[in-house]
Amino acid sequence: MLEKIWRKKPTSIDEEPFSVRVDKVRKNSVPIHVAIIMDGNGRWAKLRNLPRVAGHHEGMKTVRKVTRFANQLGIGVLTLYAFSTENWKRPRFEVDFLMKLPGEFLTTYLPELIKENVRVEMIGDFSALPLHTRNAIKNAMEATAYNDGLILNFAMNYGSRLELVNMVKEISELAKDDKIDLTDIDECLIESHLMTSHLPEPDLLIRTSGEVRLSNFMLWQLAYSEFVFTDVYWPDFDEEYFLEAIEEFQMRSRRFGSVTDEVNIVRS
Ligand code: V0D
Repeated sequence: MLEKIWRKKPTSIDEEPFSVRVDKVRKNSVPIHVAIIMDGNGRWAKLRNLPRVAGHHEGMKTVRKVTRFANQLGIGVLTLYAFSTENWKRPRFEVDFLMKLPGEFLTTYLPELIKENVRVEMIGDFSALPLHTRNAIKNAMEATAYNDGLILNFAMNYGSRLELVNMVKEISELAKDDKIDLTDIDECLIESHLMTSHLPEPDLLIRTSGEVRLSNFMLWQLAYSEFVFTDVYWPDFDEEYFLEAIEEFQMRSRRFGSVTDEVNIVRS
């Protein structure tokens, strides 16, 4: 079932204030792992007659907001789809611009991330990134390696099919060398050869800007996740929309957890 957040609920005098909603959400079961497809930066810019890259740049502010808020809510892992294996097909100057964003983001926000006990991690093919991008990320990963708060996991040059292809190659190699038996191949072994082997599966996937597809993102890992789609462009996404998505998640998992109606169909 795909439910969408269409727009901000109209504010009315009887709507609960943001802080009360945050308290309630924190008391319920907060998702451990939230994954986000940060879409709509280009369209946000176009709407304002700005170049696409202005939208990408603005999107960094949302990354900062959402990271701080996820940390406050007690979320364990926030995975952000920052650059896909398909994104190399974009115009050269746009790719070059994007590759400068991790460095700029970290120059601005790394001190804050360290202070707030956030741990920076990455999934994806690191080796194909420009050296300056790799260095910026590597530095942040090392500087936050002992933090045990939120894991801020960037999917960079990540593609799920490539991840699955590599998993098959690694397992085949083990079988060929008689290190494993075919009967040893199970879900657990497969998971241990994915880039997310050290992480729990996402409980919640959010995609912004109205597109309703996965775009080669965590195909295996999202098998049981709740999906929330919103029409809001990533630069306009904020704490309130994030809270709305989590409220939706909590509503669904409560429904799913209770032994009533559709779950408990009486058979004759
Ligand atoms: C552009 C919206 C932060 C999505 C957000 C190269 C598209 C802003 C990072 C980042 C991007 C990555 C790794 C890291 C620290 C920060 C980032 C890219 C794009 C892809 F360690 N924002 N951001 N990386 N955008």
